[in-house]
Amino acid sequence: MSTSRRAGFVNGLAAFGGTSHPQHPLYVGRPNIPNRDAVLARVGTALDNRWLSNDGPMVREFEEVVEARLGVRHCVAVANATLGLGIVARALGLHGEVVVPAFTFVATAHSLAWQGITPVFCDIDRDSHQLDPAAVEAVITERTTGILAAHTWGRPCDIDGLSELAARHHLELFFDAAPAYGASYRGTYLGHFGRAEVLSFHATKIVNSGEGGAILTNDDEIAASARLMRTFGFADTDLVTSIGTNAKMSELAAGMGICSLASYDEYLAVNTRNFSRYCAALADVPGITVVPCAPDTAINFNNVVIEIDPRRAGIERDIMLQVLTAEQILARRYFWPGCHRMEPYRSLRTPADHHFPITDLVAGRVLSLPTGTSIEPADIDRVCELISGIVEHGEEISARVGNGIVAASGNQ
Ligand code: T4K
Repeated sequence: MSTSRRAGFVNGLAAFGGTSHPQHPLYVGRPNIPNRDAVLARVGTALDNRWLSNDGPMVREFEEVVEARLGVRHCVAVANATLGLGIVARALGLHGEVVVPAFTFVATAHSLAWQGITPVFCDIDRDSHQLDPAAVEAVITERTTGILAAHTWGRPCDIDGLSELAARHHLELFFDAAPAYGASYRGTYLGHFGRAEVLSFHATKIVNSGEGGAILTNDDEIAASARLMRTFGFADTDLVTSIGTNAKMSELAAGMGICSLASYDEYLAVNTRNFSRYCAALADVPGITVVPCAPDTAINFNNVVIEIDPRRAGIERDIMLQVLTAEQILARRYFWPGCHRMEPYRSLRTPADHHFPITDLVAGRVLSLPTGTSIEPADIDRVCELISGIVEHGEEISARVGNGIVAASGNQ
């Protein structure tokens, strides 16, 4: 659209008192809802069974579906991915320090700290936004016992590079695969790499069970240990053989998860269509890059992430976010400000700690956009029209907003 056709664009923005609101807010992370009758039938089955938790038949069925779909030997369903990660850390006997990306959802770090393990943050690769093996090597010490890498944005990280590094330093390697159900690396589904990988089935993920997670592993001992730990360490009635917690998935969650898994292909098709539409519509917008899918990988496209180069786009990410939010386009700036700038880690840092310039740069530039089955093609067209218009009028918008909004939204 030409500048002349956009006359009045800035005044029309809700951020400046205009009335261009859509009828409904557009969310990042709106759950995909499977066939309602199927979900209600599953709830009915659980009620009829009078079996609601503790290794019920639907949890086992859920695990079997995941095992069959991904070809992995063991799926241990858990209440959420955060608990799953902590259980794997314990099953591997990790202690001391474990290396994690600074740029990830804070649960990656918390899952370790909750076990008394020190998460040692590490910078990411500039292009992929994934843990950089060279940076990992630089922070390995005699206290390091493992590497917990994340498949950020549901995109496989540098599994080969990290596996080689872990083997060379005799470190355990496992993966936070929270957003990555169905993704694959060089033709193999995630779930087969490292000692274990942990999925999330939270409401915001492509396949959801409301709350839920799963430990995937081809290792019989890790699976057996995880099964014990998720249920207080009970090996049998009245027989506790190890420390444990309560990380059980309920039957109701498993029922929802089974129905969601049955709809995966439909969700993937919608996400793929949405991603392509965003890519096409934003291709010629200066300074806006849609984070792509790397070669040799397949992903579920549940995260549509753009990177905004403020020099080329003429606008800062946080101003873009404020303007979109006013339009009820509720984009999110995951994973601002980086785990190293969140408590308790922020206060624990010393001047001698490493700095994470790439994490800081990327965390200040990325924006997650709405996708999933709640988002229509016309919604994407509207989001992209707005982004394009905001960039076109970047200088004017920035001048009108001033620095106040950016300062108010940061918490470094
Ligand atoms: N590792 C990684 C790399 C992760 O990304 C996550 C979770 C984990 C580990 C831990 O997995 P779990 O332990 O949760 O299984 C959300 C999710 O709560 C979190 O699961 C997810 N990552 C993270 C990236 O996003 P918040 O704090 O941003 O959630 P909230 O409440 O702001 O909701 C996100 C958006 O979803 C909003 O736009 C509203 C929308 N929403 C959310 C829910 C729950 C809905 O529309 N309906 C809903 O029911 O963390």
